[in-house]
Amino acid sequence: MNFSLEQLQSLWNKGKYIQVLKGNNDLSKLVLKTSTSSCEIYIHGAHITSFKTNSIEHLFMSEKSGFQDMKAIRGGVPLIWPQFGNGKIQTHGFARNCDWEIHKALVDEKAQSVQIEFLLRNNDYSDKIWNCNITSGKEAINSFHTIYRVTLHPDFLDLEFDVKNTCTSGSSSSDSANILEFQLAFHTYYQISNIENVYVLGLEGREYIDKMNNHKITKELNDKVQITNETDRVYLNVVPTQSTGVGKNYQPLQLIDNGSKTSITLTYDYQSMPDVVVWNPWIEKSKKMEDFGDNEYHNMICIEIGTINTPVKLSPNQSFQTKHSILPSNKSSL
Ligand code: TA6
Repeated sequence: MNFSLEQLQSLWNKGKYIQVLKGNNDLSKLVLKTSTSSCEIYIHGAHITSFKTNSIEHLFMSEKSGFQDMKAIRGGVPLIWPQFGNGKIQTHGFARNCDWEIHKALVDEKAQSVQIEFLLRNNDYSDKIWNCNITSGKEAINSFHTIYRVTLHPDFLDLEFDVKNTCTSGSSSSDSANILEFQLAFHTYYQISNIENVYVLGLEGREYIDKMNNHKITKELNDKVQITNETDRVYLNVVPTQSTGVGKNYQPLQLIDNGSKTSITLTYDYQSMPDVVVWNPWIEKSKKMEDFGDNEYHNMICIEIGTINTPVKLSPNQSFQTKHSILPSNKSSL
């Protein structure tokens, strides 16, 4: 049974499933709750800053994170869109720096799930920084309608991302001119007991771009990927294939923490998001990050699902959908 936004107002007031609170620096945040899980999401960047099951926090948040306009929150799940890394616009794009609108809220009491849809449309801020050069060479505005749907379940979290190129083909002589081109990544910071206690499964045999070795394409020879220095890798095409054992032998992407005796399984639509980033800043980079504690690298690892190596290209009125789920401990649907 779904509640409408109006009906939710009463539930919101009672705070039974959804609360709207003032968070850090007085920024608005939503708190979603089920009987055994909770999730906190700032309107700023539609940024998830907490995901708990059975009161265990699965996401890392830097104690030095800022909560200012036009600056990304450090930790949780930063939304990297429409650009990953450096490029034509600011590093990692603008989605994590903008306030998003609340588009819809639904509670399914039977399934015990709480869902919030956030909306980002092109706006003055994005129009200033993200134009497209159509074939005639004139600058046009990339117009888009992006929905970010967060669904909290009692023991896992679903993240869905839909993008529509809302450019009307009338604004150019040919549709091919107004292509909406973007990269996307869920830049998730996982809370861990200690970096020496963890490893990542599911990457063996994959090729990765090693950003710590001149972007050299390298093959992953380890079944367990451990972090022993600054690590910044984009694993390419991490999809089930014959060589990785499709079916019963397939090793899903998992973060194993032998310190806390927990594991997290990451599932995702690998046709639309085939790339996986593994990042830890280690000692020197941590010292250079003003919104990150010098020793916080011990307690976090980023495993980021996205479409990075091959940007998505949408023609006018074309849409893109994808989904990524975070399943703590034994809740793996694979
Ligand atoms: O995803 C890894 C990465 O691209 C690293 O190179 C590092 O820059 C990290 O993202 C954090 O980027 P940020 O802009 O959030 O400081």
